[in-house]
Amino acid sequence: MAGLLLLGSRRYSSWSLRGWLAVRLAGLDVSEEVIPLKGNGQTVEIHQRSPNRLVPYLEHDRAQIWESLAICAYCAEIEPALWPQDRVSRAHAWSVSAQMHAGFRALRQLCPMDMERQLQPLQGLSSENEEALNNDLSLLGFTLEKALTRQGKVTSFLFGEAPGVADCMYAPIALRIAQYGLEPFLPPEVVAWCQRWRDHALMRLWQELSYKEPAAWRLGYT
Ligand SMILES: N[C@@H](CCC(=O)N[C@@H](CS)C(=O)NCC(=O)O)C(=O)O
Repeated sequence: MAGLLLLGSRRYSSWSLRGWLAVRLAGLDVSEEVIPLKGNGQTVEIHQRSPNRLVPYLEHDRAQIWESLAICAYCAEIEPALWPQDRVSRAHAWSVSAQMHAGFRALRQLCPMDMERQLQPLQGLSSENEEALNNDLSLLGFTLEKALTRQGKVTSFLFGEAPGVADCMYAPIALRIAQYGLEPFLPPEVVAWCQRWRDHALMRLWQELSYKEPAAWRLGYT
């Protein structure tokens, strides 16, 4: 093995899912270690072992990489097909990926990832939170629809026929859309992408592995 990928509980760690997908799509030969999240950013073992005190964290062939987007970009150096080939599309994919890393705060905070959550629409949101969530969903639909329907045709994944960095960055969103019953707020191409991505072998593998985590790792969010 040429390195190590540190992850948080697969059940909850949406940032870990992003990094893990990129590492797997690039075929990096690394071992994986999962640290159980304690909740509320209290996972001391992560603070001790990762330079930014967060997961995912990757060590590969003498390189140390933290922040999910940086891990995705590193993986794309090893497997350039993770970005679109042409400069203009690549600029678009970079922007869409960075947008996820920096934004969609309401969607991320109001709809936390829990791999075992079955369809259960959100209830009892304050009008302020509801407005923030609607704004995020409207921007999400606009952003992903444009990424899927470039140059007059619809692609299977965000910038082509196979998943790339942008798909990795939005993967937890594809899960949340189903778990929180948010499909009616999104364009049909985006809903179809969510379904296609959730059905991908790597997403299914992450789900299976999350189900195998010890019951003691549960945080009781749902
Ligand atoms: N901006 C970071 C966010 C990573 C993050 O927030 N990770 C959480 C787990 S999903 C974490 O490590 N929390 C530390 C803790 O639980 O103490 C990234 O993109 O990698």
